[in-house]
Amino acid sequence: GTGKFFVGGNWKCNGTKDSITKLVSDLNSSKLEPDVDVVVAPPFVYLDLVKNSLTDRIELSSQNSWVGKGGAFTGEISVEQLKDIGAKWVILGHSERRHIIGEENEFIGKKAAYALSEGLGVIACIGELLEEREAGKTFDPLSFADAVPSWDNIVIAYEPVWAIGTGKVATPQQAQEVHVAVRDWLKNNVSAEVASKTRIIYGGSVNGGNSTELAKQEDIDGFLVGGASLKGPEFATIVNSVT
Ligand code: G2H
Repeated sequence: GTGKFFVGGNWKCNGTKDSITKLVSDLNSSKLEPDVDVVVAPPFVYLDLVKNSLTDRIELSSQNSWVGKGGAFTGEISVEQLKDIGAKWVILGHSERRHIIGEENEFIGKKAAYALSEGLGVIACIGELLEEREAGKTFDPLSFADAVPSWDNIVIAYEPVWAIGTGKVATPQQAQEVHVAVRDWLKNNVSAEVASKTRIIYGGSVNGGNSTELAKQEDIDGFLVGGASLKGPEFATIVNSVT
């Protein structure tokens, strides 16, 4: 793999004060391999609760951010506000935001550029629909890449849409193949240095039973975990599957 293993827990739109308090306490008492970056992304309304109760060993991410400076944008949350409450990362371009909410590459690119310019790390998600895979198009090359000012603070999450929350995990070989293609794309379109340094993590039905095999793949540098990140002990198992 490339760089430090990175495991993010994307809690999506799940949880209550009670269940999140329990999850935080399970995470606080779990033993995590030291050489792994661990990040969790609670829903906006619980970020502050999590920040104030979770061990500093685990960094905080939001699941989205506004495209520019805050102001008259009803219902949005700005990068400045996220930094103010102690978030270090933001997940952008998640397939649920692309395909359910309708966010497009250009908008996602602007969000990424703004968050990075303000010093927030970006977990940038890409991934193909089943019909795209069947048509031989495995991923929409990072068409937001042009808007990215610096790659230092970016982690790319490859999440094949057909594998998200479906229980259909990509085989380690399928994932490895796409990760290599993403790395090649970075090499050809950005630079060899960025290609070799940027972490490319896999997401889509990762769990405590399949993470070890996936983690063995040369170009899988970590995971973005949804469903299984809602269970503290299982999330710890995934973090500790680093090889
Ligand atoms: C993919 C993933 C986390 P899950 O969306 O981003 O979710 O692990 O539930 O498939």
